[in-house]
Amino acid sequence: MARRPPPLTLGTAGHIDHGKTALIGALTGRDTDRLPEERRRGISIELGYAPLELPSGRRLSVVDVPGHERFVRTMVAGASGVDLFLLCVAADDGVMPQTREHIAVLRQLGVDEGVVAVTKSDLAEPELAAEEARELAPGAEVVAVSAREPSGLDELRAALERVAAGLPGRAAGGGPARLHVDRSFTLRGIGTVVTGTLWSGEIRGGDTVTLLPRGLAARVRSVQVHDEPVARAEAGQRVALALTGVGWRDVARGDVVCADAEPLRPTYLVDARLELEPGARPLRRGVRVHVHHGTREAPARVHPLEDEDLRPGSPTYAQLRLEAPLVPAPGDRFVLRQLAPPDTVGGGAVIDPRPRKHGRGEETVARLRALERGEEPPPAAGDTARSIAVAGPTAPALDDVAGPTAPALDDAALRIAALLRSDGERPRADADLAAAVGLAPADSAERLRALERTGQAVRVGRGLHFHPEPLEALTARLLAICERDGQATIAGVRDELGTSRRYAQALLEHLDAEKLTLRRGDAHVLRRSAQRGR
Ligand SMILES: Nc1nc2c(ncn2[C@@H]2O[C@H](COP(=O)(O)OP(=O)(O)OP(=O)(O)O)[C@@H](O)[C@H]2O)c(=O)[nH]1
Ligand SMILES: [Mg+2]
Repeated sequence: MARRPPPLTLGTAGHIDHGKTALIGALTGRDTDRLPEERRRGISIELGYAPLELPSGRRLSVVDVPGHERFVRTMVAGASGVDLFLLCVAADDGVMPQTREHIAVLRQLGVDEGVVAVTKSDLAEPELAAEEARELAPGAEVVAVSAREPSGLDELRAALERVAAGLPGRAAGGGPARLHVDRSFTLRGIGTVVTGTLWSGEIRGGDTVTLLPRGLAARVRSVQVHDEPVARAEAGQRVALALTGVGWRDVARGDVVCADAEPLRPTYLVDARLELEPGARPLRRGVRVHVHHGTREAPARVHPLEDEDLRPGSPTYAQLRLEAPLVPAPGDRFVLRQLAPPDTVGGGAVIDPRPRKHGRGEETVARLRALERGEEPPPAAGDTARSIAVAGPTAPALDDVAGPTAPALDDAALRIAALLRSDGERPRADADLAAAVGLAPADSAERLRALERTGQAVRVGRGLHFHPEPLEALTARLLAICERDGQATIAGVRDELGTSRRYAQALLEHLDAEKLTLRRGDAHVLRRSAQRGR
């Protein structure tokens, strides 16, 4: 009997408006732009999902990512866990900034295989764009398509089938179950549902799992793959889990569902091999960056272990000192983005997810080299003092971790961040946050300030904070309203977003403060500098 091919997830990539969503629609029959705002504006804001059937009958899971420059972090979350890419380059536009940035993200995540679709080839000759794409993704097959006509779709399916046939998939890797959550919501009659790509292992109904970094316990009530119930989900599949024992607001994008007996732990320190993208500016010791791992991100300081700084073209070992926990395993890939401007500058692979805090030294480098080769490393000096941060019943070991300038976040802060994230576009007031986590207002305010410094909360007016992700999406929607109508008013925004006057006012004032809009009487109008790139 022929062996069933391993499950694979395909991720789209490419500049805004280059026809990713239209192409996935033409291939699968599904419109992955579900939000009303996405449909109205004709751009993707959130990740979209669809199953794609190939000529052999094999099914791939598709993650459709947004191309907008403001949503690269969403793209990175979508791209992590992907096995092959479908890079879309529009025939009439060619390679553009996010074409390059998405390819850099994929390269850093180790997603080297895929197909290039030259889209909209009904509008322009595809040759020039194809030529540019070949330089960017050498080795990938290039297929000219049009979602409008449609044309080239069979050739594209065949090319994807060829790439898929050569990939081993994640199921071969074994290991305990690990799922990086990209969505959490509640369904009537079912309760809390989380979705994500299963990176390793398998999950069955009835399993008990731990949600990291907070260490919450839950039980898997049922498992679905592509909207169909299954007894067991395996690595490489996109999975939806119905969970009991946790509310949907307790879980959010960035959390990790792990098998109960799982040795994974949240950590504030990672020893890694880093590599900068060609053309990136060198990173000085101690510089702050954003580390994107799985669907999670954390600010960190980079401490190169071999040289004073990190330069393109010379990969080096480094210690990442994180300001919020990540949940990595050895060998995991991650992406580094600069804080401002928020560009993708490099990435790397985790070598030791739980090192002690250390500086440079030949001994350290020898140890990492051995670990990377899979050899037993020589014991590190002072190894008894490994600073391991554990969430859950035990408080994180926060001393000696991130240094005085980089506040490590305690469990209360993480709970606040999770609440903000799950509250989404209508976060509860600061006072209610304090009450929800059982802290005095002053203590809660201190946690909020730490979250602001680590990029996990944004103050949007008196007594109100947002998680940056929903805030980014809201900002894009508000700017679109300003663009369409020439201005936005509190009442208009309240009605259009279906929100309250208080949120509408806070958001508009935030746009003014961010220098994206200007107040003119009751109206807020776009500043000229914000009109670029929508
Ligand atoms: N003529 C023509 N237009 C197309 C084709 N594919 C997409 N479009 C149009 O191009 C616009 C953008 O298409 P989308 O599929 O939303 O682009 P996208 O890459 O998903 O955009 P983002 O997700 O926002 O990055 C829409 O107006 C589509 O109708 C095509 O093959 N031919
Ligand atoms: Mg799209």
